[in-house]
Amino acid sequence: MADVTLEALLEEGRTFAPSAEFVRDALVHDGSLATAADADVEAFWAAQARDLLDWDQDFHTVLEWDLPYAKWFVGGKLNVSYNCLDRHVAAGHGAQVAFLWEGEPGDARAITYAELLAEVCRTANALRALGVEKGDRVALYLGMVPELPIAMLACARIGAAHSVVFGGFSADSLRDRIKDADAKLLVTGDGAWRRGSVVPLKEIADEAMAEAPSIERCLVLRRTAHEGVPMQDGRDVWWHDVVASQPSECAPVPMDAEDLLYLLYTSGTTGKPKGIMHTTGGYLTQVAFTHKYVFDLHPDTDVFWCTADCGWVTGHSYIVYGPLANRTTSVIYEGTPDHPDKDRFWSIVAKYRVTTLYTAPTAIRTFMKWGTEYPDRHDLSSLRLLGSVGEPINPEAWVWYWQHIGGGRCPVVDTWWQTETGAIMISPLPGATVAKPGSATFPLPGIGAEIVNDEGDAVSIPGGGYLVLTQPWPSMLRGIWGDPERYRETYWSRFFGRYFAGDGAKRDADGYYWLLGRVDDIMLVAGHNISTTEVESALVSHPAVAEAAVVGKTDETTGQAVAAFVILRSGNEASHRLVGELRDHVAEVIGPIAKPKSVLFAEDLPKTRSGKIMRRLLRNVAEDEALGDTTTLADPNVVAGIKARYLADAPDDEE
Ligand code: 6R9
Repeated sequence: MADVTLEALLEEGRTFAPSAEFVRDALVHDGSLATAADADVEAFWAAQARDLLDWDQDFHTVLEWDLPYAKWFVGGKLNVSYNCLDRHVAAGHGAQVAFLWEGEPGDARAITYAELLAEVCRTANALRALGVEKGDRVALYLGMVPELPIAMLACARIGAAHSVVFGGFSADSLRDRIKDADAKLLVTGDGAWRRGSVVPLKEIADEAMAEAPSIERCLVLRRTAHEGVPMQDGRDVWWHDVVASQPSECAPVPMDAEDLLYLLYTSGTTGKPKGIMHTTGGYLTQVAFTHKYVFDLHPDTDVFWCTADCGWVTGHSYIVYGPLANRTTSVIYEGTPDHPDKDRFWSIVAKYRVTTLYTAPTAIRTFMKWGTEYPDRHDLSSLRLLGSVGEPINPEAWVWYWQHIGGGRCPVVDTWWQTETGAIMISPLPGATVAKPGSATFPLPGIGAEIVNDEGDAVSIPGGGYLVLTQPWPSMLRGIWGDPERYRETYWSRFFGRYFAGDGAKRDADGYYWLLGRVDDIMLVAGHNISTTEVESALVSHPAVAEAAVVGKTDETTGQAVAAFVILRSGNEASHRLVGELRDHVAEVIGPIAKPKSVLFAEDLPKTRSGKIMRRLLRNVAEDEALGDTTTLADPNVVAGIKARYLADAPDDEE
């Protein structure tokens, strides 16, 4: 990794304060939570744990910190599914809708808390009947159907840890994850809908199971009902055969606060995927806390929609555990935003009167590319709060989201966090924080963050460097499954005593945090460390550009030069003149040092299946090297196309 202390370049002067109307009903409209957390951080988290959750047995110690291992709420016992379901039903909310589910083909289901509880109990009983016991691991490989959260909660109910594998992953990825976790049972489906066609989940799962002998039983949900789904005698059973006949009661197993709740594999850019471990009490406390306060949750009136897939941490924390712990009514959508047309999200917002939308910059930039005619077709007036997660959001995309989706009325919360952090860490509190487009603003109450230089010293403000977390937090990862050495090495060895997030960041003169991309992506041009995010944001601030990715390309004179890949908004034409215009635009917005040496217009960018731009592959293209590992790409054709075009175009390298 290069030595980096980022120079803060891009200036963003616009500020957005929440409206008086939003502030009036907001749960938080001042700094009182932060004051409480600053006074005594352990007492603060203990109070949240007791306020937000029901415990079977109270904890005696808030935190045991044996660097890098934390134990939160020691001695406490609770069950996650009880906290997400039973207590709401017992309090008289059984008839409230938990999930408004919309299938891709247009079918729909509304599931109340009482129905969800019964279905989770039946599924938990079925898992037991199939041999799953407390402490086992269960792999889940499904599309976005209600049975996915149901299976997650059923595992939590009986004390088995789930490992959700995104339904778009290959047989090899599924096999590796099953083997690493030593999972005993796999829950999958006959198929999953994707853009009107069927992904044959069971066939893929069969290929994985053939080389994953730990799997004893496989539970198969019927979703697409296509012909000829192979079932292996003695191993495979249909969900409708074994779940429906089970009793609808199943006593929740009291779990230790530190018992494993789930594993979730993150595929870093190199090396085999890491099985991130999350436990029970601390995780649920922080996801409930952040979901309540960052999304200003009003459980009786809000309709919350997080558009992530349960295969990612965002789905775990903000479709399943946070929302249900807080008795939320949530929308779940099975399919893609462009099926059957590019207005599907907006038709869903209008249909269910969604109040709170939580999505990713990659989606927002795609909507910008498609143009405003699609949101304009629908009544989006129910929306009152918007969220973003997954990548830095370019200021222009933030403003577009605020204006065209939020109607200029809804605060936008840009939430920084990771699979490893379990829950949101840096974000505005929408009724209290004055936002700046592109900034995740400040660490939440109870969270310690800092930006440090190569030596690990905090940089002065304004300034940039590496983002670190300075103190343990309740939902932090408890390790990497089966690899304690890698845990220590990856997160705790770069800066002693502090968690290294792997992201570059800066703080402006007002102390706001700006995330600047993964430190592996930082470019070194003529001795200056330049962040990809800032140059991309400068490009996106040009009216013709919807999305951009930049990488450093070896250059004889400057060491590295900026190579840009640009996607235009609909209605704009690629031309040599526009190349010149974009280069000048970056020079003007940031400075001549950041001016791209080459600009290539592309139809699409290589992205991971969760929508993050994979700059490593664009670097391969720019350097004319063989493409590295492309297995984590959503669509390998995209980068192949860019490569062909890059070679044919011999990009305009003239100064
Ligand atoms: C939740 C999630 C984590 C990485 C993280 C960072 C990037 C996520 C961001 C953001 C800037 C934000 N990231 N949110 N960067 N601003 N609001 O995405 O988890 O898939 O593990 O990715 O995503 O680079 O380190 P995960």
